[in-house]
Amino acid sequence: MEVNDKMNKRRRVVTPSGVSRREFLRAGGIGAAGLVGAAGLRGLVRPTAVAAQTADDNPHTTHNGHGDAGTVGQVNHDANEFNPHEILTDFDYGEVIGEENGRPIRRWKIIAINKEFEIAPGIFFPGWVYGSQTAAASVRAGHIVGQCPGPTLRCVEGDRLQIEFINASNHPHTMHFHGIHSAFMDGVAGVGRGNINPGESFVYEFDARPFGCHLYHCHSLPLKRHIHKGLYGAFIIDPDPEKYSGEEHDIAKTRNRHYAENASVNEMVMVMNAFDTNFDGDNEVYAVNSIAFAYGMDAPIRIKRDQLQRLYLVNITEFDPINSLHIHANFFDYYDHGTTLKPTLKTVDTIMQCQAQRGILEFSFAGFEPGLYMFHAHQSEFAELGWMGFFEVQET
Ligand SMILES: [Cu+2]
Repeated sequence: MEVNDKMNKRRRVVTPSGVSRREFLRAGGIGAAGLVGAAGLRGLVRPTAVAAQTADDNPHTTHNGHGDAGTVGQVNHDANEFNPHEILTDFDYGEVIGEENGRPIRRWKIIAINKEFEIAPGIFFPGWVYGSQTAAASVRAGHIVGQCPGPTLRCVEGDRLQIEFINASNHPHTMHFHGIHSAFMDGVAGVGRGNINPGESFVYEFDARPFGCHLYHCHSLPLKRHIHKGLYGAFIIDPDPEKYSGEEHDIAKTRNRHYAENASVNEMVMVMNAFDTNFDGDNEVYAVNSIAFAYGMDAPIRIKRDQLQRLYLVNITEFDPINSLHIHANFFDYYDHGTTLKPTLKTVDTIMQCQAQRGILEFSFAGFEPGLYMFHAHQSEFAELGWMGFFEVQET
């Protein structure tokens, strides 16, 4: 019933000026929230060269159409102080500050700050974000400047983790980790330590388990607002090969960065997210790693044809019940939640995730013709509103 209500609401959703959200974007009309800059959107989709020569009122050539997908203009990543290409491969291992019973004690310093950032050319989002002292993607000139999604925290099964959280924003926040730990460390408003108020800090401490592709996010109330604002990130626990035997031991080595087997794999992180830029409870911009068309034709992800690709995929999209990923012209193996060493789905080309669901994709373009291979959400609307990119497969 709730889902039906939501779908009905979406069909008739209107902006205060009485146009649908798609018309709203087409007209570049997000200005009410002060969100359109000089680029002024005629739509998030760039016409082709041919289209550019035809009448603007031809719906096939001016929008959603038969042309290159992307945005008009460029997002200023320098002004954002974070770059989705850097986030893609930036794993934050924190700092090993000691040892306890033969295992490392791994510590991070994480802050929460308010941060406005550009999510599509000329569209700025007043976000709340995490930053880490040890994440290359969120530190500039020695200062933690924050990033969206938050730093990808990575460790090994069994590590003792200490996450020092400092709330440098003006709202209460928490860090809630998906993993196994005590109620006190759960980072939920009203439970255990609960909210960390502005100016306060707290150290979350627990063991890293189970291995897998997990996530963390703020769990203050109202929850959907605190998540949607940008307080989330991937949390990866590598398996410890010494805990497994036989074939599992060998497979675990490829997922653990301490082993040479892992070094031959190209690892990437994508957090599927979306932004409600006019605060009507529906998203206007969709992305992986926050920036619409971040890995589009003008900035594809370059990968080596013969290298095994491993993609840690997390869905944190608020307001929409599911999100998905589809890879063109290829198939992949999938590990739901990343908590198994053998695939839970073999040879698929599309997977869907509800909010907070996540998993690991493994694929290769060995033997393929070099070129641009598309990937996108297979909710076509999400793809057209920013959640689309390309792998540029190269021979070497
Ligand atoms: Cu929060």
